[in-house]
Amino acid sequence: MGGVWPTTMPEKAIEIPDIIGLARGEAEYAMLDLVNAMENGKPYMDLEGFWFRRNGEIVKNPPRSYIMELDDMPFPDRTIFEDQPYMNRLPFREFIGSRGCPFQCSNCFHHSWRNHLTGNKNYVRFKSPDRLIAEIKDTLDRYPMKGEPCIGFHDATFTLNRKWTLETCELLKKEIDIPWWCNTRASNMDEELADALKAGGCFEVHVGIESGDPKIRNEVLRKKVDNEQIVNAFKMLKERDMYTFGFNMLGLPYETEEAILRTVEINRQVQPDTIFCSVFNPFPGTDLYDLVIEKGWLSDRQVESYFNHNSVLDQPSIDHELVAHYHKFFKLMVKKPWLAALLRPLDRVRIGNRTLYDYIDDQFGGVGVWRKRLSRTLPRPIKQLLKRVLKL
Ligand code: B12
Ligand code: SF4
Repeated sequence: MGGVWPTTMPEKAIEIPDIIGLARGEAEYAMLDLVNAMENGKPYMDLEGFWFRRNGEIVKNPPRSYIMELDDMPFPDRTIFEDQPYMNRLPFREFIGSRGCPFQCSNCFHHSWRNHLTGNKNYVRFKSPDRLIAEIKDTLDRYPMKGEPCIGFHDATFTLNRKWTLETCELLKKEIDIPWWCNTRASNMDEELADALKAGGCFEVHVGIESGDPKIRNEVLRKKVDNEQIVNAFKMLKERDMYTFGFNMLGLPYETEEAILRTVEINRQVQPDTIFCSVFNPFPGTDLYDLVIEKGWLSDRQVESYFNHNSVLDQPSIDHELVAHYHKFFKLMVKKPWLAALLRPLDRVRIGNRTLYDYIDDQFGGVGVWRKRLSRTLPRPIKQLLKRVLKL
């Protein structure tokens, strides 16, 4: 087992009955050592980077240091997907050009990951632009895409290192010339970077808004991004016809109704083309998780999916049902406030332990489904009239 959770919470992870060992941190070379030792019949219980269970005791080896030279590693092996036709039919391929993030956001795994491993030094590392382009070319040659292809970059902040970003954008246009998307922070965007992204073929940029309340964003989440930077970043991207994607969270620690309304407001102001909004879930190992435990705000409510409306927090500043209510209507409140005003009262009427809105939503598949159904069945002139009148 490996990944974020076993790295930051190894004591918990190793307790799972079927887990005989776990890797902490970046595991490419650790796995290589393990496989080599096993193949050659050599002992492996003391290999750096692993915890093992042995005869009822736990062997805790120290973590390995980060992989400093990402260029020295072979390209990621994607052959595992070859017998999954669904994956190969997808008209996109995804990559990562860097590892690590220099920021300390209290909800994110990076500060925790870094603290659990070998300190802060050189945590952020980049593949060289040439090397990244070579990896993309190799993947596209082996797994060509049909339809309207695009590529995506999962780097935490694609515009973190200006020199790297400018060079990579230039090469992407010159050598690949396929539309691509990336993530960034509003504080890491300016005219030069926005121009470079556009010229490099970027069609969509994902930006974290997180909360419209500057205190929650900067003091609770430690995001270090102010409202003005958010507004400017969206403006610069939209001016260049790039599609924008805004990430938001509701129900954060110290959330209030006013703070949620500020989050609605800033989204109205910047109008992301796609609004993504989730209910905050504290991940074990992060500082925010420790905070909610210390405050006694973590309830025993379970969430079945990361995408549903329920908050696991019971905190004095806001009721969890109010968080759920706003989460149901968040996008509508931003994009179609009149429709939200019409539908929100349905969520106040209770039938048994559910609200009338939930009942209708469950029975009929939700507002989105009805919009699609209507759009398919109504004659075109009526649709156009409705669009004009209702601004749908
Ligand atoms: C890409 C990505 C996704 C993609 C996955 C796409 C894909 N095709 O793979 C999508 C968008 C689907 C996704 C979804 C989600 N994600 Co995500 N995702 C990432 C992201 C950005 C990159 C992961 C990655 O590939 N890294 C590159 C590889 C090389 O690094 P790695 O994953 O850490 O793996 C290394 C080690 O961890 C270890 N290792 C990992 N697994 C294993 C297994 C074994 C056996 C061993 C030995 C070692 C090992 O070795 C690897 C090589 O060094 C990370 C953030 C990040 N930068 O890592 C978040 C991240 C992993 N995601 C996260 C979350 C929360 C989610 C969601 C729950 C979000 C949501 N609300 O729905 C869902 C859950 C989906 C699911 N079913 O699990 C969190 C996890 C937090 C936590 N504490 O666990 C992260 C860390 C983001 C964050 N900022 O907090 N995600
Ligand atoms: S900037 Fe993004 S990736 Fe970096 S620590 Fe903050 S939330 Fe995590």
